[in-house]
Amino acid sequence: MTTTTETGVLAARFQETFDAAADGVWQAPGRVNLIGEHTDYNEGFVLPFAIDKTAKVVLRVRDDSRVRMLSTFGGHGVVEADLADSEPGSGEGWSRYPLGVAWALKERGIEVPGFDLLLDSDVPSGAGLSSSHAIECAVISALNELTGAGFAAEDLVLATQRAENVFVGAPTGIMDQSASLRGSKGHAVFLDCRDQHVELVPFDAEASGLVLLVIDTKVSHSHADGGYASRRASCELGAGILGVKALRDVGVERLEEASGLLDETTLRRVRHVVTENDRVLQTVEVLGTEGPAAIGTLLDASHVSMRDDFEISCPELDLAVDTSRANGAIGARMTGGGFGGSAIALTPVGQEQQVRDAVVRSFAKAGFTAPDIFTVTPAAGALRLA
Ligand code: GAF
Repeated sequence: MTTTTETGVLAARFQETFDAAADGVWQAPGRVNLIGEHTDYNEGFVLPFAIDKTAKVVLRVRDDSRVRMLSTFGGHGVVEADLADSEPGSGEGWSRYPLGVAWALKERGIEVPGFDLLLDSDVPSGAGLSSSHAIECAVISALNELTGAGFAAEDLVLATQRAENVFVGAPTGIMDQSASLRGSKGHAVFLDCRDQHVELVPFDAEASGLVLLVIDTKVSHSHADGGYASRRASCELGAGILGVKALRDVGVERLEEASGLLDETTLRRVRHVVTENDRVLQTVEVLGTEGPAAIGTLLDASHVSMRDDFEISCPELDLAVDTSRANGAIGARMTGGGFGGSAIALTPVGQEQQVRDAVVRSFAKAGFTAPDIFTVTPAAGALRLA
């Protein structure tokens, strides 16, 4: 969590670096997805939440188009760019995210001035917790306010998606930025990705004697790599053959018919999305009637579907999930886009240490890099700190 002191320290560092006072400090969180994977770009349902790990940006707008950016990590010194010639594909590493959202706002007709920016983040990068969206959402919140653009969250979600899809080159959906911008403390964000309707669903694991463990496998992934895009292409192919706008329009009752129309791989990809949408709806219902202690089997089924049908898991994620379940977690699944990143394990408080120890031991035995294991709770979405 940010404290006033940390914000003050960042503001002082900004002043020292750029020899000017900042206009303000904004923060946006990473996210964990409770359930609903690869359903967002199929216009389906997702249930992520904003986590208590955030990116913070200290920013001031300039009266020219230059951009100067420094991060508290990475040690690359001040990165310079110019918005006048910043275009898709330009920038490197984390600097693509501020440049990308500035470009996306310009594309929407906003006159975006240059800016000086100091970035700080405790969202682990490459862990599948959307560290990139945390940066983008913090910067776009700042620019939305400082330029007077005043876009609603739904528009910022779409602008951020343009930044990712076109500027950064990752063909992702709208889940991560929706959680980061629209998250709320103590709630999961039940999002209908067709119309961006949001319902905040209370998710208080602690009140049910549970903790949600995140197991960062340290296998890092990039959605600009081919695996994500190829899954997306399979979904589009399946929707086309089934004659629907998006797989959201295919219910579980059509899967038998689909088996006669689709090739074996496309059928499995489609089956994942269709059943995953159904699991999201069931999870929301069960959370409302019985609470978090009753969603374990849905989390488990989601993992099996991603492992066997969508084929986006990896040995480290499977080991984290299987070991957690064998040592007392009531449900576990990989979270995020896949091919690495993190798993989540919903675990009774009294079993937490056993799960942690067992996962660490199993990774060591398998010769995998030691995982990082921590708990998360649903936290607030993007906001201005100072
Ligand atoms: C990544 C993407 F950014 C999201 O849009 C979503 O598709 C997710 O993978 C898979 O559910 O986080």
